[in-house]
Amino acid sequence: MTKFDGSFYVAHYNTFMVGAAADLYELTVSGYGGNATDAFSSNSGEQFSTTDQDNDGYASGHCGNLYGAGWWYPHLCGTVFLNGAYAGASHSGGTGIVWVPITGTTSSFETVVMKKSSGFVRRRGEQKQVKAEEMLPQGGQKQVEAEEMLPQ
Ligand SMILES: [Ca+2]
Repeated sequence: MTKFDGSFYVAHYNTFMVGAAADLYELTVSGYGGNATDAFSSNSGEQFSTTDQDNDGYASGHCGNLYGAGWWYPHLCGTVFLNGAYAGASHSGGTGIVWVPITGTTSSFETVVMKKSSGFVRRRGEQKQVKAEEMLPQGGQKQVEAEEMLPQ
């Protein structure tokens, strides 16, 4: 994510999953690292809302309608909104690319990219136990267990 002044922010999440249609594309996001402040994990567990489908965590509001875009909105619509209509460096709410700890509520990022890491990815259920043999100094061996990270 890049601000209009060129400053660059990264939010990396170890877990980012979107559920099935039957679960209304429920978001699971956790395991933050980066320099953007963790704001997005508050959206974890929310279902996807659109302008005409209110599946958000805001009982008395319809965030998809208020903001004119699909997203996983928590109660009061949350502090991360990367799907807003582009409105330049400043906006008056309901638009913009917003990560409130960085942008505040009335300024926007210039660019944002959401992408899967190019490194190793472990999906739920893909962890497996592997056996390895550790060589001991006297030439003996003992069994040790380790978890192997599977490539995507
Ligand atoms: Ca609602």
